[in-house]
Order: sequence, then structure tokens, then C-alpha cells
Amino acid sequence: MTRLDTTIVGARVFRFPLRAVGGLYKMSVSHVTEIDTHIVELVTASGLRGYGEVCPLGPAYQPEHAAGAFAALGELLPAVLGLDATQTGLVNHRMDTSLNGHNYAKSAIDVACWDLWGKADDRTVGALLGGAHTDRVATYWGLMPDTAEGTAAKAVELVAEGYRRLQLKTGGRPVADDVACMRAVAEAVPAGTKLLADANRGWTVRDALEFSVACADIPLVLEQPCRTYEEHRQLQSKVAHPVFLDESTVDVATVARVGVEGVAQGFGMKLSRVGGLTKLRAVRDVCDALRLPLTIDDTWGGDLVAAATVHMGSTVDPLLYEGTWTSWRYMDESYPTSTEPIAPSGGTLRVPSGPGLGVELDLDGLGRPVLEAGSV
Ligand code: 0XW
Ligand code: MG
Repeated sequence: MTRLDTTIVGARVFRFPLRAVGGLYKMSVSHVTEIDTHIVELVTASGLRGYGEVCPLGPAYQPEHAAGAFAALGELLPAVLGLDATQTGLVNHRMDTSLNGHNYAKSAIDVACWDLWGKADDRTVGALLGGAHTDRVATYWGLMPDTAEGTAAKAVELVAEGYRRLQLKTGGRPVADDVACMRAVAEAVPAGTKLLADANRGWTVRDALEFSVACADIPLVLEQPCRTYEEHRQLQSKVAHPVFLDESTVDVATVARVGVEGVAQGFGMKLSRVGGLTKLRAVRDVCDALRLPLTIDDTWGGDLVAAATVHMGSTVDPLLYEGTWTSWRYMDESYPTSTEPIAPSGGTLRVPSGPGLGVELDLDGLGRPVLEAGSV
């Protein structure tokens, strides 16, 4: 059988606005209302098209923003023309030597390569990543700051729906309010429900210690309490709870260092932060070797992001996998697809079974491309 020519000959970028439900998604140090997502289409010599997406959670969540993604894609796309999309190591090397940093923009190109590879070989991205343990993965919910009663009522609703992991957004207000919320939720949900306090970098070391002492009797995880590695090192052995790092884990080397130095006991991982599936696969494998639990998420986005994260999530050792968060229910609408949406149901998400990512876009609904390179 002659294999399709997977040389990248062209690329297009589309922009689509994704609005937060109720006009707001709030965390301790930042919030978003409407976010532009950028969809990357790579075209191969044989006419096959692959897709990836990058959608930073506004400009203040991580050192990323939508306009930065667009500008970085303008640098990166001409650089990958002529490469074989299925040789993702070489594509990543070319991207890293063409533009320093901007992992989030690289992520969309890398994911589009995996989509192409899967389509060319008629295999799912999960199969290419080593094989899926399951065709449905667990998802979890991030509860925005509210009153103790309001948060507990929402938590009870979510557990009844099938959610087994709840992340409470903390920080940005008196620690006592966060303690009251966590206590109300812990009392309202069944034992065994995984609880996390995610301050999204909004606490000082003192705040984190105060919260941990006040909640010492509640099994929970402190997620990204502070800003820096040094602050988290100060928490080591002082807090009563495990710490998971999210925003701080920018690359494989940081994950390895955190694990070896014991600064955290797990991760909230973001696909775009580390630069795509090729690099996230290395993160997954380091976590596997060090026996560190992790989520497989991204910052925000539609079904392309959801598919990439659930495919990767399905390949993580079930003993370590903490689930995948998607923005589906936090958005008013997404870009159109002709495949079934990857919508949460019963606290789980479907892993697509079609080739590549398993998501078919309705290109007419995306409008005109905002960027083009090569022949499309
Ligand atoms: C709840 N999340 C996974 C979604 C947003 O991207 C932020 C985030 C987190 O854990 O920080
Ligand atoms: Mg987090």
C-alpha cells in the first residue's frame, strides 16, 4: 500500500470567539468574559488536512494571550512547511529553533500534526500515543468563588450528576471564606469525593498554611497555591495536605524537578502550556516513572482541544489519572462540528473513535482565515 504523502505544504488559521456562560469565568487573580480561540489547519501534499487549536484563558492566567498566539503562529507556520507532519519530533525541533518560547502557539501546530498522522494511518491519536485504557474518561468541575451555601448546593448537584472530583476556586478573598466554603462542601458531599482548593497562584505562603491548618481534618489537595517554586518549597512538609502544581509546571524539566525534589505530589497539566502532545507525552511518562498523579487539561477551547486532551488522558495509567477538564459547559457556544460534541455526561467525557483527533469541523462556520502560509 502506498502511504499518503504527509509533507506539510500549507496552513491556515481561523479565529472564533468563545464566550463564557453568564459572561464570566472567575478565578482568584484573573477572570475572562470572551476569548478568541485560534484553529490551525495544516494541509499536506496529498490533500489531507489536520487541525489543532490554541485558546489561552485570557491574558492574565499564564504568560499567554490570544494576540500572542496569532503573532507566534505567523512566525512558526512558514517554518514547518516542507516537514513530514508524522515526524513530530522534527516538527517540534524546527519550531523550537525558529521561535524561542511561545509553547502555546506551538501546541496547536503539534496537535494538528498528530491529527494528520492519525488520519494518514487510520488510527486514533490515543492509539498513536501508546493506546487508550478506556473510551470514556473522568472529568471534574471547577467551582467559582461563591458563598458556602451556594458552593455546597452546586457541589451536591454535581455529585448527583456523576462528578467525583471538585475543584474549588480559592484566593482573592479572606482565607476564612475559603475555609467556610470547603467545610460546607466536605460536609455535603459523600466521603471519597476528591476535593481540591485551587488558588490559581492567589495565596501567599501564610494564606496556604492558614487554610491547610484550618482544614486539617478534610482530605483535600492544595492546587497551585502560590506563584513561585520557592514559595511552594517553603510549604513542603509544613502543610497538612498534598500540593499539586498547575501554572508553575511549564515544561518536562520542571515536572521532573518537582517530582524528584518532592515539592509537589501531583499536577494539573495543560496541553498548551507544555507545547502540545509530543511534549505532554514526555510529561506523562515522567509522571508515570515517578508515580505522580496528573490531570490532562487545557486552558480553554472547543472540541479540538477537548479531543486532544481526552485522547492523551485515556492513555495515562488509570492509577495516576485525575481526569480531564474541558470548557464545554462553561461556554455559551463553540465552533461548529459535524461530529458529536465531546460534552460531559455522568461526570465523564467520550473519547472520539474516528481517525486522528476524531473531530470533523464545519469549515463554513469558521469564516475567512486570518492567516495563510504555503499552498492551501
Ligand atoms: C479549572 N481549570 C482546569 C480550567 C481553567 O483553565 C483553569 C483551570 C485550573 O485548574 O487552573
Ligand atoms: Mg489549576
